[in-house]
Amino acid sequence: MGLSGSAASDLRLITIAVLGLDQAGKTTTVKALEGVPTDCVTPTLGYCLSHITHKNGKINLVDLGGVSTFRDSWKHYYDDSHGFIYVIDSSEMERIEENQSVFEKLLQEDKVKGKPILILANKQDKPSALDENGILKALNIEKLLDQHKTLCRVILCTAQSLGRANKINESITHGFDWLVKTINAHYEDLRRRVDNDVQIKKQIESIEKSERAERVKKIREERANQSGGQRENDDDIYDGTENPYIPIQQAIRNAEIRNSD
Ligand SMILES: Nc1nc2c(ncn2[C@@H]2O[C@H](COP(=O)(O)OP(=O)(O)OP(=O)(O)O)[C@@H](O)[C@H]2O)c(=O)[nH]1
Ligand SMILES: [Mg+2]
Repeated sequence: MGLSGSAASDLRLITIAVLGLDQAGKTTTVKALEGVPTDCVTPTLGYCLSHITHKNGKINLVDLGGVSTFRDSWKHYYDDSHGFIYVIDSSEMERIEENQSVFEKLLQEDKVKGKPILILANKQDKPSALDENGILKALNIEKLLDQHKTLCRVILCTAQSLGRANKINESITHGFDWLVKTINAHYEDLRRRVDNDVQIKKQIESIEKSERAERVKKIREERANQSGGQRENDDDIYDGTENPYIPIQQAIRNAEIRNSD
């Protein structure tokens, strides 16, 4: 039996990745959306997954670390995402150029193009914060959006509750409502894209896993042959996995092995 009307929309699962430079206020925004205190945040190492319920819909929020060394890993989260939140510290003039180039690069990604993006111009409580026009100009947003045909909205906000315990800034709610509504309006297209991209990602991962296993097996066999069949310690075998959070000694050994290839 097919699902129709509200029953179908009740079952919709939406994934939204939260992006932006380090210190922009992504985690603070996610906490505000979760309805938990925003006054105690620490930098995000890697990513952090939250689940919230929004008007009967289930939403996964993927809060990604914004530090430059992790930004190359953002791409692993684009496939699953139906939409994005891009958070900017509107008061930080020295990082506007960096923001512009990161945002431009983001819009050029195939898995991002055409998906709705909510830009949160955060930290409006700071006197030096740019207003909407300032943000549009500084990030060259209109030109980029026109070029990449992306649905986007800029919302000025203050994610930190600043003494009004747990009270979410109304503009964040307003912006988030727009994002979810826009995703829902294009849900079938977005779902097809996400399902297709996730499927391809899984196939690629599975091929890479078999190739890695094959490489490791081959090295083990060669070592066993060289040592006359005696078992050796294989901990140093580099299997090709790009994991930024391995112990430093292991990372050094992996780099040495790669350089000696
Ligand atoms: N004044 C002010 N400070 C804020 C606001 N939102 C966040 N902050 C502060 O900005 C700092 C960084 O906030 P986070 O939410 O950790 O930033 P992030 O984007 O998640 O940073 P990474 O996890 O490092 O990528 C923290 O000290 C927050 O308290 C805001 O609206 N106003
Ligand atoms: Mg964070």
